[in-house]
Amino acid sequence: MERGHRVSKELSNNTKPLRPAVTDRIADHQDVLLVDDSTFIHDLIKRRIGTEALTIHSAMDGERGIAMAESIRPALILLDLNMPGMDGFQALRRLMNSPKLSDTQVIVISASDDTEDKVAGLELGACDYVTKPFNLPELRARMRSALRTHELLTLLAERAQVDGLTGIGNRSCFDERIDEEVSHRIRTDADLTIAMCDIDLFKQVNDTYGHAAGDEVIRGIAKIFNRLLRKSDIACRYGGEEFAIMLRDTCVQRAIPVLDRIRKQLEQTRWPSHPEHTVTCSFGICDHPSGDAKNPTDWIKTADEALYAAKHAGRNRIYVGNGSGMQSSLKIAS
Ligand code: GH3
Ligand code: MG
Ligand code: MG
Repeated sequence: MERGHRVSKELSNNTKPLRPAVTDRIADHQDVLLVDDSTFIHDLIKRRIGTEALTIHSAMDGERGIAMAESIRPALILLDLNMPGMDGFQALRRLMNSPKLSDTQVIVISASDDTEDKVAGLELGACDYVTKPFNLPELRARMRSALRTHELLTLLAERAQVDGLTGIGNRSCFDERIDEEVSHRIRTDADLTIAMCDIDLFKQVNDTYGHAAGDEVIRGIAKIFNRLLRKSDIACRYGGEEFAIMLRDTCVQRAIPVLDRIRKQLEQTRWPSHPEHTVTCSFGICDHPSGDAKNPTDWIKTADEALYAAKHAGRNRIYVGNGSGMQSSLKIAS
C-alpha cells in the first residue's frame, strides 16, 4: 500500500488513488527516460514531474535514447517525434523491436496534432500520445496509467516463471537462466555446475499416501533447496517430480558436497503424513557436457544421463557425467 500511495501522490496530487491490487505492486522507484531535443522540455519535466520515486533520465536524440533505454531499461519512455537525425517514428520502431524493452511503455509527446501521426505512433506500439504544449496534470495522469501497465506486465512475467506448488522457479525460468549462465561461463570461463534431481520411487508415495502427501514432499524438497543452497544458486522445478539446479561460480568438486548435504537432509526428513516412509532423491551432475559446451541443452542432457545412471545403480546417490560418457561417471555417494 505504502509504496503505491507514494507513487500515486508523487505523480498526481488530485487524481483518484490506484486500485489496491495494483497499488501494492507499484515499485519503490521507477525510471523514466525522456527523449527530446528541447532543453526546455527536459527542464520542465525534470522540475515538475521528477521526484524521489521517479527518476527522469535525459536523451537529446533518438540514437542516444535507444542506447540509454537498453542500458537503463526504464519503465516508461517519453518520446518526442520531431528530432534532428533519427525521427521519433524510427526511434519508436527500434525501441519496440528491442527484446530488452518488451515491458517498457512509450508515450509519444509531440507538437503535431495530426491524426495520422497519432494513429502511426499508436500502431507502432506507443501506449499513448500527448500533444505539446501539454497540460502537466494530464501528462502525469497518463504517465501514471502507463506505469501501472508496466507494473502489471512485470508482475505477469514474474508469475509466468514461478511454479505454483513450490514457489520456486519453473521450467521456463530455468530455461532462461541456463541460457544466461552458460553464455556467462563461455565469456568469463567462470565455474558452473548443472544438476538434475529426481525423487526416487515417488509414484509409491502418491499411491500409498495420496496425492496431497506427494505434493507435500515436492514442496518440502523445494524448501530444503532454499535452505541449503546459496542465494546465488538457482533451483527450479523442471517437471513433475524432477528439479534442476544451477550452482553458479561452483566447480563440480565443490558442488558435490553441497548436493550431498541436500541428499542426506532428505534422507533424515520425517514427513508428517508418512513418518515411517523415507523419501530419497537421485542426482545427476554435468561436469563437462558430452556435446557442445556452448549449448545449454547439452549440459542438461549430460546431467540427465548421469541421473539415469544414478537411478540404474540403485537410487539415492549422486553421479557425475562428463564428456567421455556415462562409463566414466563416478559413484559419489549412496
Ligand atoms: P523413479 O525412482 O524411477 O524416478 O520412480 P518414480 O516412481 O519417481 O517415477 P515415475 O516416473 O514412475 O513416477 C513419478 C510420479 O510423480 C508419477 C506422477 O504422478 C508423480 N507426480 C508428478 N508430478 C506430481 C505432482 O505435482 N504432485 C504429485 N503428488 N505427484 C506428482
Ligand atoms: Mg522419480
Ligand atoms: Mg520421473
